[in-house]
Order: sequence, then structure tokens, then C-alpha cells
Amino acid sequence: MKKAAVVAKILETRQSAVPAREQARVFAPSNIALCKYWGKRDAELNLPQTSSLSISLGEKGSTCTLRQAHEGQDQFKLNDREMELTSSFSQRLSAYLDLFRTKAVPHFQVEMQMNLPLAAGLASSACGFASLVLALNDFFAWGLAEREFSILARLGSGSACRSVMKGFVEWQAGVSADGMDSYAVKLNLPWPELRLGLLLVSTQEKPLSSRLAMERTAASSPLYASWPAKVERDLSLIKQALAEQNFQALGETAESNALTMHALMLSAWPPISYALPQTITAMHEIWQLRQEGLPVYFTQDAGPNLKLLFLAADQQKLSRHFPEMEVVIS
Ligand code: 2P0
Repeated sequence: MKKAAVVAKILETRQSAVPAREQARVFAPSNIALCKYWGKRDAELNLPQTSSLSISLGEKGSTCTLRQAHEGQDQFKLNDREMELTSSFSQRLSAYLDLFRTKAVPHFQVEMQMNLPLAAGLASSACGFASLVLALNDFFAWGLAEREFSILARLGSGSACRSVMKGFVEWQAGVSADGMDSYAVKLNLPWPELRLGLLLVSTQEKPLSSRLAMERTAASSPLYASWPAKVERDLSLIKQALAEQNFQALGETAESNALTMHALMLSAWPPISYALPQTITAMHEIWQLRQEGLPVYFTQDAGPNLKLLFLAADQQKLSRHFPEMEVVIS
């Protein structure tokens, strides 16, 4: 099934041809997965092989302002700078907007303000596409439900479907071919003491997009067949840890899940490693700190930087070890 057919299904009952207002401005948080999404069962619709679970980054994310463009083409700005229409992010935005153009609004002006370190792999496409969907909904006054936002955001980028909600979020993989049962739901499990810190080891651009990396992993890793069962176990452990506020169980499971995802990549061919030597050094430091009794764990996405998980009570001690760490959830 094509993306356009899914959009038509969701918007068929909505009057969506003309804008309801001159501009829409909406915020969506970025998110970090504690149990990762790695591999698709449908690349066109970004339908995942497994469910995943993330935490949204509070006030860190993207504010999207959407207007009609009158210059005969789309215009994209990111943090006040015009984006080249040939850049890969612009091209993805433009292809996505193709799904929503109407006679009255053939072109869009999109301004995204992201208050996260952009080069740090902090899921800017996730919050970017999520904020764009929320802005489209306001602009055309569609009145979408949360589940529908999530499905539309997924068509832009898989992980974006988790960025339309706050707190802990589970993206349920679903089984249907049209993906109408593949969307994120909020888990009502607040944990105010939980902290997430960003440990930047490099801001150099990633050598391979996560889209291509997950495709290669699923196609060539001899370990990939074990991934769905690992995720199923980890999801259940993480949900239990969140319900019981069991930090050790949460940290161990999230770290193990991330390391397993990277092990799959190392075993792909050609091999993929997002870790740099400094990433490995930082991992050893974290393991050493744990040995010394400081409860700190990490997770790693499709980049060399680490995200540290810890509790508020340990923030000062940890900041002494990693003065450069930026606390992104507090
Ligand atoms: C995640 N990542 O669960 C995993 C872990 C990166 C590592 O989702 O192709 O940008 O747009 O669906 O969502 C990044 O991949 O990929 C990602 P597409 P996406 O957060």
C-alpha cells in the first residue's frame, strides 16, 4: 500500500482543501528509545518489525510554523536558516508534503526551531515530522485524534510516531498491511526523578542514515532473527520497571537493548559501527562508575553519542565525572 492511500483513509471525512488559518505553530518533543525500533516489515509505510518504547524529551524538540508559500515552491527554514531544497532533510519534507498539497495550497512554508544539539543525533527527524503533522492539523483544522497524528507522523519517519506524545510512549507494531494498527500510545507512568543526560563525543555527520543501516542489518545480520524475541522480553521488563520505578531493571534492560542493536549492526555486512573510539572509552567509564556504586546506564542510537540514564539524586556526582554532559530531561 502507498502512503497516499493511508492519508486518504485518514482524511476522507475531513474538509482539508483550504487552510483554516494563516499560520499554525506547534511544538513536538524529540524522543529517545529505551527499547529500540530497528528494522521494518514495510519500508513504504515505515511499519516496524517490532514494537518499541521511548521517553519524550520534555521541552526539547521542534516548534514548527506552517504557512502557505506564494513563491511557486516550498520554503524550509531550520533554526532561522534557509535550508537548501536539495538537502536530504528538505527532500524528505518535500516528498512528505506531497501527500498534503491541495489546489488551494500547492506549496508550503515550513519553519522549524529545534532547541537540541542538531548534530548530536537527537532524533531531529522524529520531532521535525511530528511537529509538522501537528501543524498541518492546525493549519487545515482536521481535528485528528492522537492515534491518527501518530500514524501520519510515522509516514514521515518511523520514530516520529512516538514524538506526538509526552512522557513514556510505546509504539505498538501492529500486524495489518495498511498500518492502521501501528501507532504510539502514551504509558501513564510518570517518573519525575528519572534523568537523561547527553554525552556528546562527536558532532561529525553520521556516515550512514538509520534508514539504510536498519535495512542492511535486517537483510544481512545473521543475528537479526533473534531481535524480535529480545525486544519482546525487553519491552515487558521495561514496562514492569517503569510501573515499579525499579531503576536498576530499567537501566540494565535499556542498555542491553541498545548494545544488542549495535551488535546486530556489527554483524551486518558490510559491517556498521556508529561507535567511535571515544564512545567505547565513555562506555568503559560508565561501567567503571557502576562498579564503584554509582547507578548510571547508557543508551546509544544511530550515532556515536551516548545518552545517560540516572536518577536526580545522582546528578551532581555524575556531572563531576562528565562536566560536559547536558541534562535533557530534568
Ligand atoms: C529508535 N532509531 O527507536 C531507533 C534506534 C535510531 C536508533 O528510529 O526510516 O529516523 O524514518 O523510519 O525513525 C531512527 O530511525 O527511521 C530510529 P525511518 P528513523 O529511535
